[in-house]
Amino acid sequence: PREIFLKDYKLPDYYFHTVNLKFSLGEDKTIICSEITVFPREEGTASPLVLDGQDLKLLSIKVNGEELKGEDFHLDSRHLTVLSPPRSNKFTLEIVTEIYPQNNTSLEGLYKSSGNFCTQCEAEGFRKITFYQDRPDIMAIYTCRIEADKTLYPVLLSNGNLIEKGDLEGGRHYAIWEDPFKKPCYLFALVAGQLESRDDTFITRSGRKVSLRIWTPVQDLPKTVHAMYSLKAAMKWDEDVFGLEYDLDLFNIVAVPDFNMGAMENKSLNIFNSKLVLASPETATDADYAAILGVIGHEYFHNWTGNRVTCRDWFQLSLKEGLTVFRDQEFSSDMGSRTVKRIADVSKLRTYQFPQDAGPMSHPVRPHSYIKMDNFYTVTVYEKGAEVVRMYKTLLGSHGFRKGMDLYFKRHDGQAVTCEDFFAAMCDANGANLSNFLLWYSQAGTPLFKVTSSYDAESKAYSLKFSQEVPPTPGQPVKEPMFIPVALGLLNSKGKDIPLSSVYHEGMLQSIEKNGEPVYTTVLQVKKKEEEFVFSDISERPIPSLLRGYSAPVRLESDLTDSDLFFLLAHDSDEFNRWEAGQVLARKLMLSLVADYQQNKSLVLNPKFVHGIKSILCDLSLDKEFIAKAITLPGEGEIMDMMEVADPDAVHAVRSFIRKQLASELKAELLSTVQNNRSSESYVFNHPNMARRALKNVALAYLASLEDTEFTELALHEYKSATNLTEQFAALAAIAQNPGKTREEVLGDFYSKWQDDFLVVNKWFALQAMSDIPGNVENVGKLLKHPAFDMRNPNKVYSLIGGFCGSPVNFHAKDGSGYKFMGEIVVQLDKINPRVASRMVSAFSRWRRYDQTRQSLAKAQLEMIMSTNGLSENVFEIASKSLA
Ligand code: BAL
Ligand code: ZN
Repeated sequence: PREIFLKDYKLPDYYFHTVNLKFSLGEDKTIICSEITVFPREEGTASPLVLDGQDLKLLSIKVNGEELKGEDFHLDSRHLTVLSPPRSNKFTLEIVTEIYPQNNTSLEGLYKSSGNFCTQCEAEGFRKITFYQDRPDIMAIYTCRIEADKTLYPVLLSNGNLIEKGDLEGGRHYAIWEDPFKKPCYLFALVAGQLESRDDTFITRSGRKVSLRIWTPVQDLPKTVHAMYSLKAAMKWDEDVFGLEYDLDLFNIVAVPDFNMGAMENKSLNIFNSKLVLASPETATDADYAAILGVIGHEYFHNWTGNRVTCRDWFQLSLKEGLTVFRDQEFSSDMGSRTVKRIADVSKLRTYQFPQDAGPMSHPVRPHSYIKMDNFYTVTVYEKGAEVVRMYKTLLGSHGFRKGMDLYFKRHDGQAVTCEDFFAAMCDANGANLSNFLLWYSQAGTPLFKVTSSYDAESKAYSLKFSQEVPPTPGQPVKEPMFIPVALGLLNSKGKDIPLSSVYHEGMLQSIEKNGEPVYTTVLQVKKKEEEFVFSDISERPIPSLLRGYSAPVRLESDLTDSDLFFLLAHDSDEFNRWEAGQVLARKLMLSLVADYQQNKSLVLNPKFVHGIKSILCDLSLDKEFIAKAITLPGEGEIMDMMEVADPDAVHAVRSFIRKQLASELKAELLSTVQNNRSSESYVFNHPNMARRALKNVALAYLASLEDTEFTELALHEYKSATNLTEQFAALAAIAQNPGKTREEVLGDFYSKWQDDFLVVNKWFALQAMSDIPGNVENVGKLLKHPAFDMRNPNKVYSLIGGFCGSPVNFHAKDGSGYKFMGEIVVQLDKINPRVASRMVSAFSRWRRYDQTRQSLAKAQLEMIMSTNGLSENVFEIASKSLA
C-alpha cells in the first residue's frame, strides 16, 4: 500500500466546472453517465488527466463527444488516465460506468440499506460511483438525474433543488436535482427509496422560508420530533451566534440503518445513521437525545464550516471537523448546562484521545501522511482539533473569535483552504501575533505541563513556574514548546477569587485589567519550555485554580496538596475546576490503591475522600447532573493510561472496591437520592429533568453494586416502574452488574419487550458486551450467533464487538481469550467492511502498554491479522503501525 504525504500536495492540472450525472438505478446493476466540463489550470497544458476509480466497470469514455480508443486512455484497478486531453481552455468528458450497489457491503459509494439506495462519499467514496478527480479541491456545480422503479423507489433525492420530475415507461420515474453551490464530490449524495417525511419550515433571519424534511420509513416518522426540534434550534443558533444563515430553500435529512459513521453533511441532503435521528422517550435515553441534538447541529453547522468553505486536501480535515465539533459543543452548551457539557467533552478527550496520542497511532491534528484517509477520522482530528479552536477563542475572547470567523468566511467562501488560512483569519482580524500556535496542528502528543508555586509573605509575591514537555511520538522524536493558554484564578482563604490587575513576566509588569477593572480569571500565555509569572500584592498564600474550563489540552501536574484540592472542590468559582479537583483526588487515590493491590496489601479507603463525595452528594445548591458527574470515578482506561505498565485487573478491582465502599458508607444518602429524584411526570428533554434522572441513575448503580437483595429489589422496582428508557435502561444496567438469576431474567424480559426495535436491541447487545463479568467472551461469542445480530450492520458491530473492547478485564483477559476473539472477528469483518474492521483492530494498538504475557498474546493476533491474504489497506495501516 502507498503512503500519501502532505508535503507532496500539488495543485491539480485540471479543474472541473460543471458535472452532470445521470443514474439509472436497477436491481442487478446501476448505470451512471457523467458529463463533466473540464478546464486546465494552465492553458495549453500537456498533462494527462488522471481520474480515480475503484470497483467500476467502464462502459465508455468520450472527449468532446468523440469516443476514446484503447490507445487514448489507460485503465487500471485504481485509475483511468486520459493520456492526451485536448489543449483547449475547456473540453467535455463523458464517462459511462456500471456498478453493483446491492453487493456493496463497504457502505462507501452507492449502496443499499434496508432496500433503499443511498450514498456515502467522504472521504473517497465517490470514486466507487464514477471516475473522477476524487479530491476536495475540485469543486464543481452538480446536476443529478435519478431514474428508478417508481413503486420500489418512490422518493428520489439529491443535493440542491428539485427542478424536474416525471414518469417514464415501464413503471419507472425520474427526478432532476440541481445544486447551485459548487462543491467537492465528497459532498455529493443520492437517496432513492420508500420513505416518508416529517415536514416543517424555518424562517431565516432575513425572512426566507426554508422547507425542512426528515425522511424515514413510515413507521419511524413519530420518532423524528426531537430531530426536527434539534434542526430548527441549530439553524437559529447559528444565526444568533455566528450570523450564519442557511442558503437554500430546502434542507433534507435521511435516516438509514446501515451507516459507517454517525452522519454526513452532504450539501442540503444530510444522511444520518438512524440512531442519531430516531428517538422516543420509550426507546431512546437522555444520552441519545443529547447526541441527536449535537450531531444534527454538527452536520447542519458544516454547511458553512466544511461545505461553503471546504478543505484543500484531506490532511486539513480538522479545519472543518475540529471547527465544527467546537461549534456543536458550544451549541449543546447553550442548549443545556455549559459545565456539564465541558466535563463530558474533556472526559471524552482523556478517555480516548490521550491514549491515542500516547500510542503508535499518535498523529498531529493535521496528519503528515496516511495510507487510508478513513483511518484519520479520529478523536485527535475531531476532539483535539476542537480544543485547538477553543484555544483561539480563549486567547482572542468571544468577540475576537467572532471577528476571526467573519473574516474567514469573507475571505474564503467558495474555496478549498488550509489550517493556515484559518489561523491567518483569526490573527489578521484581531491584529494578534499567535507566534508558535500553529505547532498545535503539526506536533503530535499531549504536552506534559508542570506547575509549581511559591508565596513570599514579606513581598506579598506569588509566583507560578510552568514547564512543559511534549513527549516523542512516531516520526517526531524532538518537539518544540507549545503555546499554552492558561486560564487562571487565585482563591483566598475564604474561597473567593482574588481580583487580579497585573502580573510580572520576563521582567515586565503586564496589566491584565479589562476596561480598567481587575479580573478574576486571566489567561496567561505560556510559550516556552520554562516560564515564570509573578503576581504582586497578594496578601495571603492563595490557592491557584489552574487551566480553568480546561483551557488547553495538556496533562497538568501541579504541586497542589490534597487539602488544596479538597478546598478547590468545595469553593472554586469555576465549576469545571471543582469537578476537576475531585477527579485529580480520585485519580491519585486510585493509583495509590492500585499499588497497594499489586503488593497484596489490604485496601482501605481514605475517609476524607468519602466525606468529600458525601458533601457533594448532599449539596442541594449544586446542579444535579454536576453532582452525578462529580461522584463518578474516573474510568478504568484513564487510570491505566497513567500507569507505567497498565494492569487491567488491578484497576478494575480497585475501582470496584471504591464504588462498593462508597455505596456502603453512603447507603442512606444514595437511597434518598434515588427516592427523591423519581418523577411521575411524562418525559421531558430539558436540563433539569435530565439532571434529575442522571443523578438518580448514578445513585442506583452505586447501591446495586452492593449485591444486596434490598437494592436488587430496588433496581427491579425502578426497572418495572420506569416510563422512559433512560431510567429503565439504567435500572437494567444496575442489575446486570451482578451475575445471577435476576440478571438473566431481566435481560430476557428486556429483549422480549424490545425485540422489534433494532436500536434498543443494540443497547441490549452493548450492555452485555461491555460487562465485566468474568469470562464474558463466551457470552459475547454466543450473542454473535443471535438472530438479531448481523455483521454487515456497523451499529451492531460497534455495539457487540466494540462494546466488548470497552471491558478492559475481558478484552485483556490474561488467557488471551479476548484477543483471540477480536483477532478472528477483525479478519472476518475486513472482508465485509474494511472501514469498520479497522476501527475494531484499533483496540490492539496499545498492546505494548501491558505486561509481557499480554504483549505476546496481543502481538500474535496482530501478526496473524497482518498475514491474512487480501487484507484491506484500512486494516493494514492500523495493524502495521501498531506493530512498528
Ligand atoms: N464528515 C463526516 C461526518 C462528520 O464529521 O460530520
Ligand atoms: Zn463533521
